[in-house]
Amino acid sequence: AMISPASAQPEGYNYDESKVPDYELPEVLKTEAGKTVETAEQWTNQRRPEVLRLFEQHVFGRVPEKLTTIRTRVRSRNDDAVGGKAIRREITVFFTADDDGPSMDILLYTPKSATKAVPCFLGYNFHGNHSIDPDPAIHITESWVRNDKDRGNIDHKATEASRGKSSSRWPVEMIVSRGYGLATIYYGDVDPDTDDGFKNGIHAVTEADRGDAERAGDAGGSISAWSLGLSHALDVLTQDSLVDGDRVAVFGHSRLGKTSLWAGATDPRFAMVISNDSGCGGAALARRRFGETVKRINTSFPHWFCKNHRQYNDNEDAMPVDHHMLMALMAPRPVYVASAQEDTWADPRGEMLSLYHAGPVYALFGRKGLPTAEMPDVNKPIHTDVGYHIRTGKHDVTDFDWTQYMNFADQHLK
Ligand code: GTR
Repeated sequence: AMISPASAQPEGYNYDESKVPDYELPEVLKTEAGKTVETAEQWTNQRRPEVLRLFEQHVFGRVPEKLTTIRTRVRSRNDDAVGGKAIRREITVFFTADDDGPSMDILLYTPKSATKAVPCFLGYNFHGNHSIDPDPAIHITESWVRNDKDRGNIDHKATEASRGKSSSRWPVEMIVSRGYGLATIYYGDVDPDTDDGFKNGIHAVTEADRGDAERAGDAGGSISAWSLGLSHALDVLTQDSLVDGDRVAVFGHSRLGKTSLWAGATDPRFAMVISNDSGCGGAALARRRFGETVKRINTSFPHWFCKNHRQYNDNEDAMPVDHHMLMALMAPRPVYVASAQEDTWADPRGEMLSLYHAGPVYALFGRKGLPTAEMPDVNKPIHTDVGYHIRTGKHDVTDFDWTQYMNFADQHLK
């Protein structure tokens, strides 16, 4: 079997803490004009917009304007799903007036026992909504998928063989039993994850200047397109009577954790933000150059970030930001960062440190960040006004991770 590059340790990269270079982080509380931010108001009105713009210009690119042509239609509904515990709906969100044009399907579970609108987790899945649960009534995605023999994905089409194959990452019953809704979307509905010149998915609607060569240096890459999809999904959830739109936590794993962070930064309506093993380009500090690097990620995935980000290949110290400033964009909202011990490619310590170094911004709001810059013991979560854990095991999403997210959400969303 092919070893996933995400769980392996590709050669030629550093996995030795003693070889992390010396680095100096940009000061999160120093404005471009050199003034020190001393109050929450100064952060909100002056520094936060600067930091957001720096991430647009140098890292992810801009998120396209919200579409005005959105329509929804309930595609299926079962009031007796998950052994009678949940209402399950599939809601198609059309990006244009054309039913055959680009669209995304939200698979939404809400607890049947709920007496009022529930807090809800929203996150993309990697392999289609039908992959998160074996329920044969869930439509198999019609969008482009990566070819994969084990999943029966042939000619970029998903098949019956992939039903439920990712269910270990989506403990639907546990989530609804604890009183939460769960909304998930196949990320390939919004933008197929391949370097294809931004022609399809939501880009077919948002792009005027198609093609890598003609694009502006700060035109958003796929992570920005996926973020736009999440904002539109939040609009839909906000209008839904069974979900409380003011209590939606955006969640994502790995590249989709990078995406949940960028969605949380660009759309302050998300009440909580969760990064599961997001690594390079997500929670991890770029300057540490531990595991995956800026150059490597821009080379393997040229479509994820904006073109300007490539200026920092082998040149991390020149970045006007580092990823502690991305975490700071969530403040004062609760943010959770999770790492896995064997996931050295994602730099667990770098993920923890970026959260730690966002602490001064939380402090402006009277909130507590991480108490120390030391790694906690494995499987011993730290929950203040932010959350962090490193669990045993590999690059993945497990019941342990979800249990911590719900414990944390119980404190902040209920
Ligand atoms: C890897 C990539 C990581 C991470 C991962 C994933 O190949 O190097 O940054 O995004 O994919 O999304 O599983």
